[in-house]
Amino acid sequence: MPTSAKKPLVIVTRKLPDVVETRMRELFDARLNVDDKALSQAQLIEAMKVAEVLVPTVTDRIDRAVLAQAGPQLKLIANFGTGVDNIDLDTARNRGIIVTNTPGVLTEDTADMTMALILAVPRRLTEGAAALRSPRSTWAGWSPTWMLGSRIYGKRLGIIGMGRIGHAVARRARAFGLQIHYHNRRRLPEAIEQEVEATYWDSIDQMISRMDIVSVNCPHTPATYHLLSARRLKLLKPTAYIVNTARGEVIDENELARLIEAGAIAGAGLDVFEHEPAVNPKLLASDRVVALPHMGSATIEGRIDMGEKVIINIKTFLDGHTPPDRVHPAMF
Ligand code: 8YV
Repeated sequence: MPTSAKKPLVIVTRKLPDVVETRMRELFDARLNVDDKALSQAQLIEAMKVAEVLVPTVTDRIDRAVLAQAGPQLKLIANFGTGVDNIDLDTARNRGIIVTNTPGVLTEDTADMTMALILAVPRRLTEGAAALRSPRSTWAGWSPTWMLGSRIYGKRLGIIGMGRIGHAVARRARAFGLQIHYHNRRRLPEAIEQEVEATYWDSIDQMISRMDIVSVNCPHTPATYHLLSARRLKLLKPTAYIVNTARGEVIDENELARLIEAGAIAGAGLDVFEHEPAVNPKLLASDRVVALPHMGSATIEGRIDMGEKVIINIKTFLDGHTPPDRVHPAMF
């Protein structure tokens, strides 16, 4: 019998970097998505009926209805991504399906992108670049009062969610002279607070009403859905900026768009949106918004590292051990 017959069927829902796919082909009976066309819910269900391991991404909604149709052979969902809000973790657990993710390897890339947005919005980076590029550009040279933004150095940055990425953002922001404030479910050990000279706020309301820039770095869970609700967004100073590289669902996007349009919030740097790939048109129309297409972790190195993590999780599981990045519903 050829050895490949014994290999477990691993279905990968999106195209992954070549080296990752090559390794997967070597190790598993890997069914890959070379065209990178996102699966419909019906195709996802078909995959779950036959796969022993499913490797989904943020674009696959693995909800209760989909999980209900999974075949009994499906034992592992090895998510290609850190956020697992695309998966109904409780239902997966109740069906005896283990879920893993890829924490750690996209921390620095996502923190870099967060910092890029923290710099880009107050300093009007994309507006300036667009003004030069426009075919109608009338830039006649330097002017003392043109394209004035607001200073970053010395301002207060409030980080919501001081996990790995939030902490990595704090380290970068400190180097840019920002004062670090944070809210987290649990206060961090004093040594970590001291390292980035961070001030802890138990109350999100009190923190955000005093910040110049608010950065969202928490996962999307039932508890953080619309954490920045319409009520809370109104607490922000009219000179404040919001940056979000976590998940769009954490912010009430319609209200954010409305407040920016009304001049009640100074601007926003957004890498994620509530109803991706749709984006509130008011956000796209605003000069005071820098909008990116969910590319916080989009480096070749990061995506290969994520793939390697997925492979390690699958291999460890198939070898009969607990995969290193197993997630439990209680963690979120
Ligand atoms: C990933 C992310 O690219 O890992 C995450 O949680 O948000 C992204 O950076 C995406 O989720 C891949 O599934």
